[in-house]
Amino acid sequence: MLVGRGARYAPEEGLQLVEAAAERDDTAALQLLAVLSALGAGRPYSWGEAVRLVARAAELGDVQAQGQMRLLGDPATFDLAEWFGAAEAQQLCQAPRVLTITNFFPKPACDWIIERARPRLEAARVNNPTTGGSSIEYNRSNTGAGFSVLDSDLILELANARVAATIQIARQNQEPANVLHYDPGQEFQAHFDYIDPAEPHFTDLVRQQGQRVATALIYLNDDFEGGETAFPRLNWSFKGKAGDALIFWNTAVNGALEKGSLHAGLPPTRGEKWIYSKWVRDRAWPLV
Ligand SMILES: O=C(O)CCC(=O)C(=O)O
Repeated sequence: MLVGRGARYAPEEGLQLVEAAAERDDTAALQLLAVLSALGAGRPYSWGEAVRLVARAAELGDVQAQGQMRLLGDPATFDLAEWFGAAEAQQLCQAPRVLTITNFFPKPACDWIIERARPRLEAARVNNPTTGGSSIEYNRSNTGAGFSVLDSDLILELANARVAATIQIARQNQEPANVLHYDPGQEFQAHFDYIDPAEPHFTDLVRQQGQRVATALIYLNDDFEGGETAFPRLNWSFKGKAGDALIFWNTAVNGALEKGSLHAGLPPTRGEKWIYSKWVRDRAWPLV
């Protein structure tokens, strides 16, 4: 492995090897460099360059890159602002801060994310205060797929960039994305997304990794019944149309934990639910 956890190389060395592979028209290397360009990680921040690199991989016949290019359009006219076009935000609540946003992300791009996640689904895990690690627990029966930078692509990065621009917190503070999937009857029971520093195993984690201050959810489909995101303490629930977003803060501006952010992914009663979930920290999260 050239980069990432367990890599045998220092990051700069790994990056040089990826760049050399891209020079030799390795399509996976081209697409990894595209993601790094979109992030400005180890390379200058440039969406134009990112799209050009994926276009090159597409020309070389890479199916994944060709799929991305169908959504991204002509690299010569690619315009980030078009992706971040008109969206209507509504502030539902001040404490905790809760926003809903219609047309946050285009439907074809939502379908792309679903198809990327489908073959990677695994039992979803929760942070376990007893061990400090994560585990499969009775209160979460849905499945999910995680996407680190190494698994990412430009469509996922557009979603991440849009979240960052909306909440005005740097993309670097985002944990890897999770695409959540619920079959009928599956659920994520009421929980908080903040990490409670009062839990002995979490005290050090919060000190080292920072607090999870905000959560952004993008509804990827809407052809299901039930399955709302419910906030029992606010007496309120939300079910978006495909492409709509729900964003809420788990901490107040002064850092206090927002007890009103208690929320649940209710079970769909018919059809499958797919949702894109982003947890955002108060400091940079390691890239991979
Ligand atoms: O699926 C949902 O509606 C809620 C997801 C959720 O609770 C989370 O990602 O923290």
